[in-house]
Amino acid sequence: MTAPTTPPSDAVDRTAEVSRHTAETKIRVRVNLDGTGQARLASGIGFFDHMLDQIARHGLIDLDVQCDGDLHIDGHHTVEDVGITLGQAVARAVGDKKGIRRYGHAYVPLDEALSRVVVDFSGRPGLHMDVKFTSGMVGGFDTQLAFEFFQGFVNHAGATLHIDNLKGVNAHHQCETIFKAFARAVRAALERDPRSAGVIPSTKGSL
Ligand SMILES: [Mn+2]
Repeated sequence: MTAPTTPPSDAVDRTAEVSRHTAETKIRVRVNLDGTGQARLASGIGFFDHMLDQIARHGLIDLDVQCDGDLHIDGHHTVEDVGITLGQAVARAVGDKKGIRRYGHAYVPLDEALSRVVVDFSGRPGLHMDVKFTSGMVGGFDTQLAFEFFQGFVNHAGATLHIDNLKGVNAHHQCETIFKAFARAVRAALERDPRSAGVIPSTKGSL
């Protein structure tokens, strides 16, 4: 028997780098889906970096996000475009989706706040977000932009995402539980299932 020269697609490195330049933002994102949660973040919005850090830490994704955006206008383009670029990077890193679990969900509390996130890497973009933030701004972050971030992500990662904030008084807590639950759900969905090595988790045969 000769050793196989190419590893099966569910054993390869799941890393990607995507650069995206427009008149509004210049972004570079690097991801390693099988990382340890190390993050290097410079979006220009402190609270947004804090949220991206949750994705890295709780998703066990190594994440490098560098963004030079038009913050003299507001944070909209920066947050939306980081979501788009992260979605593109995740899609590229996950490849043909062989051997992944596909679905993931998580409930995450933080003191009085509680959120639930359910994700399906279905190949079909969809965002269903039921969140009523108790404040418009958290630090320099407009809470309306959480929706824009996740919309950008699902459109380019090809994922269906249901986000519900079930309880919460403090908007920092509400937002943090959403990003932590997102990270945990994504981790569960993208982890390799040893019982499904080499298998695309769909009766259709593709995702
Ligand atoms: Mn916090």
